[in-house]
Amino acid sequence: SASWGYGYKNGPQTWSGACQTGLRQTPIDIRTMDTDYALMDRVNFIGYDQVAGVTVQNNGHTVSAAGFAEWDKKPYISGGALDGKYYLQQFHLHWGQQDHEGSEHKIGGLSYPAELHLVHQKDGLSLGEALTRGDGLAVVGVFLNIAENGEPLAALSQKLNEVIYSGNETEIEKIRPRSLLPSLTDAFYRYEGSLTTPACSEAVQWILLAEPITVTRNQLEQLRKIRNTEGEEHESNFRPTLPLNGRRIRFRPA
Ligand code: BO1
Ligand code: ZN
Repeated sequence: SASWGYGYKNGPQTWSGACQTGLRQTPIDIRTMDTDYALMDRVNFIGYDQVAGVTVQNNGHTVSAAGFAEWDKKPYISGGALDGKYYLQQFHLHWGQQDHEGSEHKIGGLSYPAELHLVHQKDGLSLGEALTRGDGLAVVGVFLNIAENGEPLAALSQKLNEVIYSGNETEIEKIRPRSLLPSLTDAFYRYEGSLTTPACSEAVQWILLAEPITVTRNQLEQLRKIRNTEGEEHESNFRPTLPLNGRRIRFRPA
């Protein structure tokens, strides 16, 4: 197929390389029997209370917001059993066509309607270097639940109508990364995985927050209007879950 996507002809079953052969692929279903309680330090979200601008882009696969590397104080995470600092590069979303699907990870076999990914790159590495080591990236995953409170995605959703088509770009003048996080970030799952899109590089330390944030039904319906590379509406852009292959998931309770 010309370019990868989520359809029958170019979807996850056709993605090549590590996407097919890798043994530490993402996403996964988080099951109790595969999970160990672990003594891990909290994740520190440093510089997440700043307010500044980002560029929002429809890249044909998702809507992503980038530009944090140009901020006065670059937002980063540390702790959470990570080695060193990981700088925020971008965030993006995965969603589905129906409420019972859309998240990439599942918890006990159950999906959320959407999932937010905050992508961080290890201090001192180029992107190329980061993608070729097992701990080059740290992605914080946050589940989205439908509710009345639209604050977490408010800044982004006000711009979604400007990036309906693949290739569209716009600016968010003011966004506070902290607003994308739940009030409680103490409880999380932690495991070693991959990018969820081609080339599915096995370079990601995953941190999956246990507490979801909220999205209104209107905001979710806006997301569902985002068009993909093929110009199709109502795209789903979540990858199905993959086998653990012996991996264990660490859980830090609040
Ligand atoms: S995800 O969080 O596993 N869904 C994911 C998937 C793909 C990327 C990041 C996260 N891609 C890479 C791009 C790079 C970019 C980097 C960091 O993200 O290939 O071009 O610089 O933003
Ligand atoms: Zn993602």
